[in-house]
Amino acid sequence: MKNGKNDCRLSEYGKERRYGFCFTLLMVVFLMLPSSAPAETITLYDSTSGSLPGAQGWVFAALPLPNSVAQNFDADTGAAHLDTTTKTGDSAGYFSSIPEYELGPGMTSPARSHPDMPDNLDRAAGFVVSFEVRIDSEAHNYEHRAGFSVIVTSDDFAKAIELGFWEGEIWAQEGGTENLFTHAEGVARDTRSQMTLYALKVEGDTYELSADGTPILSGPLRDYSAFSGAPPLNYPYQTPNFIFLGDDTSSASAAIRLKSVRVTLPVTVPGDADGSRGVDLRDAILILKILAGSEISGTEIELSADVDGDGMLGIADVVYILRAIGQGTN
Ligand SMILES: [Ca+2]
Ligand SMILES: [Ca+2]
Ligand SMILES: [Ca+2]
Repeated sequence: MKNGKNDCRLSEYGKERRYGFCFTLLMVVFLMLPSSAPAETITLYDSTSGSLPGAQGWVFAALPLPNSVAQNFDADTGAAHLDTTTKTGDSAGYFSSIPEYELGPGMTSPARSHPDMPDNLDRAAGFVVSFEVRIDSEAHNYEHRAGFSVIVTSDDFAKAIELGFWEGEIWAQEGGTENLFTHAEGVARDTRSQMTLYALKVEGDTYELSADGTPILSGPLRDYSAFSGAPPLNYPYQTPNFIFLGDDTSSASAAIRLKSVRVTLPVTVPGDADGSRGVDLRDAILILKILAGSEISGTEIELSADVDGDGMLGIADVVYILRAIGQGTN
């Protein structure tokens, strides 16, 4: 758009006017740019290395022991293969952690945990647990159970979600007390036809499940802590920052293939006063407003606004933010 309204290039003619125009445009761009959301992804399982989850830090546990659970690495699909279909009563799966518990008289299984499992699944900041799985087959004795389930608890174990996977549906387990572990909201979905990347996003009081990038199911987080099972069975429902994938019921079974499990956490950005997970002029303006005593009711100020860590908001914090913007480090 030569010489058009959006032409910021300088010309000999009207140089000053164009400077002014371009500065205004830059300001607008700064203010309107969507804030970047830096994130850190932690790989908890990656089948491309050719090993089972148990060899990559997960705690594989099966009940009862000994059992008829089949678990092997399937070279054809390049995935971990878990099969509890031989005996529906068996349970088996991958725990991000497990407490010490009694296997039998005089036999104790020690407490173990995945060394890379983050201990800050902060639902306020939001996080995503993603996993690639394909259901080969699934069978259940009644509508409230699933042969493959995924449990995720946030930093508050009473804010959790358990999703059940059938061959033709993915659905949430109800929490609370009256209808605990009954079939809640679900979505019709062919879970067998292909390996699918599911992303389970937890934020605030809700979860949202996506399949290959498309949101398919959402609902409230649940409190499953009323479950009356004895340790270690109650452990997944009373432990914060926890993930389970597998067959956790004696009333259903499944054969599945698992390729990956990852957790993505937002990164706290120094100077991000408004919690947008990026630093821009809005953060500086917000702090300046506070310093000037302006009304900012309804706006939450993040601790990360205090860049220099002196426990107060001050000009030094604003200067840091302005420098960060100037250096393009936001
Ligand atoms: Ca089972
Ligand atoms: Ca910000
Ligand atoms: Ca400060």
